[in-house]
This record gives sequence, structure tokens and C-alpha cells, in this order.
Amino acid sequence: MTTLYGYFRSSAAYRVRIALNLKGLDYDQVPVNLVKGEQQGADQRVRNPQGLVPSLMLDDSSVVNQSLAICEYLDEVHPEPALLPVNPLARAQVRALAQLIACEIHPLNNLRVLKYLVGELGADETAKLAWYRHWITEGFTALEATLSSGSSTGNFCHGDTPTLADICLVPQVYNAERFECDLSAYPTLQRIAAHCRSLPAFEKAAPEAQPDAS
Ligand SMILES: N[C@@H](CCC(=O)N[C@@H](CS)C(=O)NCC(=O)O)C(=O)O
Repeated sequence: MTTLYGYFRSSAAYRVRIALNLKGLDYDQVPVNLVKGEQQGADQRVRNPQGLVPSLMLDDSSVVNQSLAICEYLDEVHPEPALLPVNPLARAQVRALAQLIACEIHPLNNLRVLKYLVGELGADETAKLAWYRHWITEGFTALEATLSSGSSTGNFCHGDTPTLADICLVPQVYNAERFECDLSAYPTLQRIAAHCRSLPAFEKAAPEAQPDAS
């Protein structure tokens, strides 16, 4: 059985849960409690020397790390329903949307970054929140501009079926809501996220629906 090592609130693990659900795949989940620091423990470091989640362990015990690599792996091994369009330009555009979120917003607001800001650099709660919201604003402003004017934008970030871009968008919107970011300037993102969340694959992947949700 495929096993996902993740955490209910990890947005990178949330991406993988959505991908697995969209593909209709069965998987076990093993929680790695990020608040307790279990990601730094020897067990998770064997799977992922970075001390991060998610890790996907396959039937033969091989491990894939990095949520985008995991999603693309699943898409290659289980091509239907496709997480990327067929057309090379469209594929690149969907990857660009996904990477805007996964490479330009998410890493700056990761737990270890926030901990470093507060612990080593002495930022207080107000400064930490300002940092968090700043990077959401930067990224979401660009994403809203792209999607609100894009000729390929449909019910989802690209067309009328969910892609890798939606897989990244929904967890990032969840994070923004958790940190009480004002999302009123991003109507397109909100519309797409709401539509995604109405689908069973996304609903089942939501943090509050996970066995380790607290
Ligand atoms: N680029 C990685 C990011 C993984 C990542 O940052 N995971 C976070 C949870 S969303 C984590 O494990 N954080 C633990 C920490 O910061 O200590 C991916 O997409 O898988």
C-alpha cells in the first residue's frame, strides 16, 4: 500500500492528498507531527533528509519527496485524469502557476522560516504576521492578475478540469485563511478555490478531514 507521511495542516501534504484523491488511489497516512518537531526525528530524516513532509512511500519502499515531484510522478504512472494539459505551452503555463505558489509563496512562509524569524531574529508576533501576509499579497496579486485576464482560465485555474495549479492553489488559500489574510482583492482565486472545494477529492483532502486533525 502507498503511504503518505504528512501532517493534516501541511499544505505540501495537502497537495499530495488532493492528487491521490483525484486519481482515485488508495493510500495509508502516517502523521508526522510538525508542532512536536517529528519532521526532524531520525525516522522522517531517513525518508527525507531535509526534515520536511510530505514523503510518499511506494509498495516497494522507495520514497518520493517534494510535493510537485510526487504529483507529477502520480500523473505519469496514473495518467487519468490528467493533472497537466497535453499541449506543451498549456503544460508550461499550468506548471508556472503551480510554481508561483509552491516555489515563491509557500517556502517563505514555512514553519521553519517563521520559527527562525521569531527565534533567531527576534521578530514579534506582529512582525511575523506582517511577513506572512506580505508574501501572500505579493504572490496572490500576481496570481489574480494572471488568472483574471487569462484566456485559459475556466472553472479551474486552467480550463474546466482540475490541474496541478488547483492542487497548489487550494492549500495556499487555506493557509491564507488560517493566518486571516484579507482575500477580498482576489475574487478569481476565491471563486476557483470554492469550486475546487466543492469536489469530493478536495473535500476529502482538507486538513479538518484528516485522521490527525486536532
Ligand atoms: N518544497 C517542499 C516543501 C515541503 C515543506 O516545506 N513542508 C513543510 C510543511 S508544508 C514542513 O515539513 N515544514 C516543517 C518545518 O518547517 O519544520 C514540498 O513541496 O514538498
